[in-house]
Amino acid sequence: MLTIYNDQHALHQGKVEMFRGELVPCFEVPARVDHVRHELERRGLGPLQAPDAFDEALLAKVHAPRYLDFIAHAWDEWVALDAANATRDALPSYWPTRGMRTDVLPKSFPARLGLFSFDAGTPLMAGSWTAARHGAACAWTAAQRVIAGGQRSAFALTRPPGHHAGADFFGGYCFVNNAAVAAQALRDAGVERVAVLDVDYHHGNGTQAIFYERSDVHFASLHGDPLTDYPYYLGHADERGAGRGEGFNHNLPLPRGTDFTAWRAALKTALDGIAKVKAGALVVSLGVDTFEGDPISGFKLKSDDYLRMGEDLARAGLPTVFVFEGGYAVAEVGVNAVNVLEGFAQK
Ligand code: Q9C
Ligand code: ZN
Repeated sequence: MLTIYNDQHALHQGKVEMFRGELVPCFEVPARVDHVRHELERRGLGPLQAPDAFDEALLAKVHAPRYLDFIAHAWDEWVALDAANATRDALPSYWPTRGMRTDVLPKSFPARLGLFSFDAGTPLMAGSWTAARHGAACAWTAAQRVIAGGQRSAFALTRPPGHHAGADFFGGYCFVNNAAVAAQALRDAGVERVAVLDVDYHHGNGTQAIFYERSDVHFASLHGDPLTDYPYYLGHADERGAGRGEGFNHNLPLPRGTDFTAWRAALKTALDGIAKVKAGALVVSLGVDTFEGDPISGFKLKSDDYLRMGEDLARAGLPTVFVFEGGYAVAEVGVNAVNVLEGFAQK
C-alpha cells in the first residue's frame, strides 16, 4: 500500500501528560510510527513517499482561523511567559465551563491555552505545530493519490494523531484533524459524499464535531462507551447529526471487554450505514488501541483480528484513505496497523 510518511513527526515528543493527579510519561511517542514503518518495510509493503507541498490555507476548511493563529504561535507565547518554560512542555490548567465566555479572546496565554483545549493530557512543545502541519500534509497527499493518482488506497503514516482535534480545540494527543483534512480533500476533488469511519478505541469527538451539521461527510465510529471511556462527553448512540447533517452521524459505543466477534458485528452495522448513504470514498481513522495489550484502552482484539478488519474494510469497495490515529502498545503497533493494511490490500 502506498504510504505517505514524513520524519518531522519526531519534532513532537511530549515529556509528560497529566494522569490521575500526577505527570506521567507520554503514551503517544515517536517510536509508534517507527514500528509501523519498519513493519511495512519488513513485509515489502512499500513504497514510502514524502508528502507534497501543502497549501496551509486548506486547514481553515476544517479549523477555525482563531485556533490556527493561536496554535501556530503557542510555543513562542509559552516561552515568552517565562524563559524557563523552554525546558517544559506547555499544558493547560484552566478551562471555561458552562455559563462562561468563550467568544472573548483573553490576552493571557494560559487562558487561551485552556480555551482552545479540553484536557491536560496533550503537551505542546517547540516542534508540535511543525509536526502537526506535516501530518496534515500527509493526509492531504494520501487523499490526492487516491483521487488523482489512481490508487485504490493510500495510508497517511503520521503523528501526532488527529481525531480528537475539533475546529477550534486540541486534546487527546491531537492538534490538527488529519482525517477531516483528508475527507475535505476528497470532497474538494469532487466526491459528493465522503464517509469517515473511525475504528480507534476512543470516540473521534473532533471529527464528529467538525462534520456534525454536514450531509456531505458521513461520520461513523466504533469506540469504548463514553460513559466509561475517554473522551467521555461525546460519542453516544443518540448523536445522529443535526440540521442538514441529521442522519449522517453514526456512533456505535461498545462496552469495555468487547472482543473481535462483537466488534466485527458493529463494524458491519457501520459499513451498512456507509453503503446506505452512498458514500463515494472512505477515510479510515486507523487507531489500533483496540488491541488487547493496549495500556490505556479496554477492548480485546488480537493481532490476527486486524487482518480480518482490513478484509472487511476492503469489501466496502470504496477508494480508501487510511489515516493513522492511536495505539499505545508500542511494540505491537506496527504488526497490528500493518495487518489492517495487508488484509485490505489482499482482498
Ligand atoms: N492516560 C488517541 O488515541 N488519555 N488519543 C486517557 C490515559 C487520553 C487517546 C487516559 C487518551 C487519548 C488518538
Ligand atoms: Zn485512541
